[in-house]
Amino acid sequence: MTSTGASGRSGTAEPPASAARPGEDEAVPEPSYGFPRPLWRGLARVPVPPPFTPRTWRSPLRGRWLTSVLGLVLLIGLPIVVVTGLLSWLAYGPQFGQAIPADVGYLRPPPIEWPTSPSWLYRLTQGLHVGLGLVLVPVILAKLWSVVPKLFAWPPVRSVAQLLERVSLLALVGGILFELVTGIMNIQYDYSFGFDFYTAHYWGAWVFIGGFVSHVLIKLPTMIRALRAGAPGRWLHDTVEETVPEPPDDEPGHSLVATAPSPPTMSRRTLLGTIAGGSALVGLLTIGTTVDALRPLAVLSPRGRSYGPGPNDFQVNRTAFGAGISPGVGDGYVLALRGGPAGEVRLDRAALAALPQHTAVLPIACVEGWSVTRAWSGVRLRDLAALAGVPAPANAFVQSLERAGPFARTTLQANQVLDPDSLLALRVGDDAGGPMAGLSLDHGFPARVIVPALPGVHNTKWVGAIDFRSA
Ligand SMILES: Nc1nc2c(c(=O)[nH]1)N[C@H]1C(S)=C(S)[C@@H](COP(=O)(O)O)O[C@H]1N2
Ligand SMILES: [Mo]
Repeated sequence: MTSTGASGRSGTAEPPASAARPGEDEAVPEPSYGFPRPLWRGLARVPVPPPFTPRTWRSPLRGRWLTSVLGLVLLIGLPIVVVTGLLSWLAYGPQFGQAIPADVGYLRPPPIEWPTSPSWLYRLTQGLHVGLGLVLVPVILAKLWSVVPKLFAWPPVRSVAQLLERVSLLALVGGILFELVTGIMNIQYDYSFGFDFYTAHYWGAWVFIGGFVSHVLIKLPTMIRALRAGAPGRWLHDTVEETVPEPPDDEPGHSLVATAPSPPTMSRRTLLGTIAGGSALVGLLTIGTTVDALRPLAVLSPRGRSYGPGPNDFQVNRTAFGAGISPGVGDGYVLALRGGPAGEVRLDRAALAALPQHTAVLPIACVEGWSVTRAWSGVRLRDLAALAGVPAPANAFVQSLERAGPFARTTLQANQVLDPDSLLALRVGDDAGGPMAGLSLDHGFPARVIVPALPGVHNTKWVGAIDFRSA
């Protein structure tokens, strides 16, 4: 038998000395304050209503381990989204002023000449940028939920260093939310934000990158410690009944762990499974925008519809009607080839069809993440360059018959003109060797550019003239 005195005390109604009085939060150890100490302490003494009181946040699942698991997923995923985004800026051809925004000063990724091989390069990088960005949305939202008590922590800061950290969080959280919202609105063709999407998305990315890098530098050790402490899967095995809060961390007043937790309604395993399920669902609804066979699944895409018979049945961003191209565009059509010493060379449709035809299976990969692979047949761009009298052009300026429109013209790099698979396509077929058909009006009849690994936007439709430029 142990001390009767102890058991007698615990049997009384008197609360233990450390418990809170009614209406008060549990006592938390007094945090340490940096310079200027009186300011932070004074702030801490200001009485604040919920949600600034720790008791507001009651989920027993919140804690460093949970936040670190979500953080680890984002630490791996978000850099891929960032790098593929910057690659997209590069793929647009900044040396020709085609990247948007055109002038980015010091925040310019290293200049590289975008390659033409592998032909699926832009399809992969941009598919990852958009697809992974979407799939990570549930994880990002869960991560924000997991740290929301910190948003309302009181006092908001305890030192100048922490003030700086919290400013970096503004860039981190503000940046990611801005990028997600503008990115998603863009792929839904919703431009109601009224500013230029590319410009805003580019600068927003750098704000996010700044916040992300500082956050990782500051929090990486904490994350590693928390993940180690939770190993091996300690918190994952718990059932709902076994689910208890993580031990309090060493950030009094800024802790993620609830001071007054509610009973658990789900285990950590269920929570993480739900988040993963949300990501999987988003992935399932997105994959159809790049995998033709799964296109019916892409119900969230504004491009899930059908666009014409046979091999011409694939996405159209700008229709012929939208571009002001009349159905009679083929009558009297002439392609002008310029830049050669003997002046302009003019080819009508019969002359184009009489030139050696070449077939290549190539994707069209739009900046908005969708892509489609087709067999294209037409005249090699390098044959046209030779015909124009410029067999080794420095670049080529392609002009559409479309009058206005931001994508009515493009400049192609030398490697993009000279690649043997770079075509002025006249016909299109499926990617499985099926019969080919003439390009439909919406896909660029009478002739369009198709170049391996080129962003979709520069595969100009309804081509009227090509200017092959010497250095
Ligand atoms: N003249 C012209 N060409 C264009 C465009 C345009 O608006 N005008 N849109 C481009 C974009 S953004 C893409 S993704 C591809 C799409 O080609 P598709 O409509 O044949 O699928 O065409 C490109 N070619
Ligand atoms: Mo596009």
